Amino acid sequence: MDDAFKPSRRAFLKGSAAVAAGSVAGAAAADTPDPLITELQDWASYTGAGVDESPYGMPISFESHVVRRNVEWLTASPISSINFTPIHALDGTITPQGCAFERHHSGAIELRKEDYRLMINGLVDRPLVFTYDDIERFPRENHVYFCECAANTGMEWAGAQLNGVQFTHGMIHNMEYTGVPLRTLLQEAGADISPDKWVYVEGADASSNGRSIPMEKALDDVLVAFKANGEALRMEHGYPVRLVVPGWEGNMWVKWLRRIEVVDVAVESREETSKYTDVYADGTAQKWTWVMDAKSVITSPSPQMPIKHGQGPLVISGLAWSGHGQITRVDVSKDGGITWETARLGKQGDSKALTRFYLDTNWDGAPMILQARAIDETGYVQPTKDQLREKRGENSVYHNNCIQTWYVSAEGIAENVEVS
Ligand SMILES: Nc1nc2c(c(=O)[nH]1)N[C@H]1C(S)=C(S)[C@@H](COP(=O)(O)O)O[C@H]1N2
Ligand SMILES: [Mo]
Repeated sequence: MDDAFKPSRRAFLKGSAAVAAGSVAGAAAADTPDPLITELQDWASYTGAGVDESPYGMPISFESHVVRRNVEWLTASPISSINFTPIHALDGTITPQGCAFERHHSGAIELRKEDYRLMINGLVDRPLVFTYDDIERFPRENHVYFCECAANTGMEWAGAQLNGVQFTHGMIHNMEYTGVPLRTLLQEAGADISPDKWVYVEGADASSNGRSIPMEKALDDVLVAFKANGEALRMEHGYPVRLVVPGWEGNMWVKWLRRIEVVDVAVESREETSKYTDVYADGTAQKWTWVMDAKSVITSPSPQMPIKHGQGPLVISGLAWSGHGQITRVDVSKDGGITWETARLGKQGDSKALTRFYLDTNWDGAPMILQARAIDETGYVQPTKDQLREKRGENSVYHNNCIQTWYVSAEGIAENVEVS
């Protein structure tokens, strides 16, 4: 076995030396003696870890800073709180469950599949109770969707507040879900699916987090999901079953889903009245804001991701998403929104899912005022902070999808700032 690997290791070392010599500005020339290249290293002198030393893997210890983090002062207790996805350090679009933000109103509960029941009642011909196994017997689908808490960026209304994209924009994750369309379960129960009806959904936790969903959405793309990124939901994300409500505010994505009631009118629960309601500049409140409007943010450089390599080639990277569908374009500005360049999308964006963008640029070492703005398939353009504040004032919390600004100094340090 060992012998078989030796030739390929040598081949790899030759290959990487060639790259260093050829393409990357600032990389050491191949003729500079580098002990990492010229000397035998420990990791090639001894055998490594055995295959079953860690049967379920954690990230390598060198990446142990890439974790969810809290903002201590934000909530009184971790039981009803939120933590933040380390989006500054991730790339691509999929959020591993192990570092995806969590938001609980009464703590995360441990619910065994054997103890799981899902009831459908109300305006149905056949009230039904499903076990977990029952749900797995319906035809299932796979879809990638973002889940964004309506409060994401909610601390930034009155001014630049938190110095890290993890904290300003990290109440979001993006996973591939496996689940049964809610429509299938409604049909099974013989639900009254007339367009004026509503579906009230609630969880098995103490908060229950009940929300009303209009029938049109319930029949459209809502999923009763039991897997994320290929594996069971983690406890914190609603094991064994959660609701996925594509493009709509995270609060409606009921975890530990236990009941679906078909009703005549919206229930107007706590979660959809005193909470998750938008306040306007004149103090009036907007009833129902479900869709998460188009938004984008540069994840690197950003306050937690300074530029360390000095001037020359620089990859500016970020995320864009829209609850209305696909992201069609992302623009990046280096001068605080005066001029814009169109970024390259990592791949054609999925509908209601995160889209990765890149601007491959050459940094001259001068300070930059970085911004990104997203445009979605409806033609909607992400607004500036001032445009949003005109309508919403400064005392709002939810649905802040404004353009974010980072000031990047000549030293490559990035800071959360505002421009007007
Ligand atoms: N049952 C239940 N569902 C819930 C919540 C909750 O506290 N209990 N929190 C909601 C809120 S406010 C958000 S933003 C999302 C967060 O999902 P996550 O914890 O998987 O990130 O779950 C929603 N679903
Ligand atoms: Mo939320």
